[in-house]
Amino acid sequence: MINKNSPIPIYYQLEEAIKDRIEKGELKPGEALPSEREYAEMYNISRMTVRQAITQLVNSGYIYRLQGKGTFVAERKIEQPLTGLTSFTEDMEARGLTPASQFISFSIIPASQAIASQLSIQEYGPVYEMKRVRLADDVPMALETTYISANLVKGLTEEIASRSFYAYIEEHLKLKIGHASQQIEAASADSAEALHLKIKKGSPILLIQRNTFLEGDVPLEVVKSVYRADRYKFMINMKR
Ligand code: 16G
Repeated sequence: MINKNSPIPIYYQLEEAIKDRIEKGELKPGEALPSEREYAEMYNISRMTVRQAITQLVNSGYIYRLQGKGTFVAERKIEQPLTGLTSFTEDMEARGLTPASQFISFSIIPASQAIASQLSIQEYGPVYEMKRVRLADDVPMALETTYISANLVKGLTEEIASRSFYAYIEEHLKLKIGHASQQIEAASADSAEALHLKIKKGSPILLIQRNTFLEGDVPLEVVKSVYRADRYKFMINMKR
């Protein structure tokens, strides 16, 4: 597997070989990798070289280190295309995962000036504020804070939103969701985010803000989402 006469650096050959075994499913999420010493002996290469390959794989998120325990295969990241305007429920179901929501809060509050202007309503107008942890197969993926005008979307309840907000809009209220604009930024989890997402404080997260509009440019929702950067990557195809 390792060719010492190749012009390709040995650490890179080892890195690619391990990556290949992970991608083929020969090494499974949660499984321990052989130790640095074992790899060094297996291929008759230096531990320094092994360490370099392992560090690369840790940095790219394929594996993770546990102090004193070794290195383990990480869960595969969810690849989220950025092309369609889809809901969390649709995204997870399309992958064969079971979506669920845990409510942190659900209330009707007076809109702040910033929210009111994005929703094109009056300041202090009634808005739903809902904070949900979104789970896939019981694993927390994202923490979402959503603002929706209560005069536009009638009858929304915690029970309805614990299934799917978009389904309620389209199937029950028969409104048509038109378009959205979205921003994605890197950040690190504060203590509340870390707690809800079951990650360490300071872990990398993706901060997403989405403004969604009904057909006819009526603002439907302002959403701030915090996604686990260890479980998510966003994909986009570009044409020139
Ligand atoms: C996604 C959307 C969010 C929307 C939600 C509806 C992002 C960043 N956010 O999470 O804006 O409110 O789906 O999901 O993609 P639901 O229909 O499952 O409640």
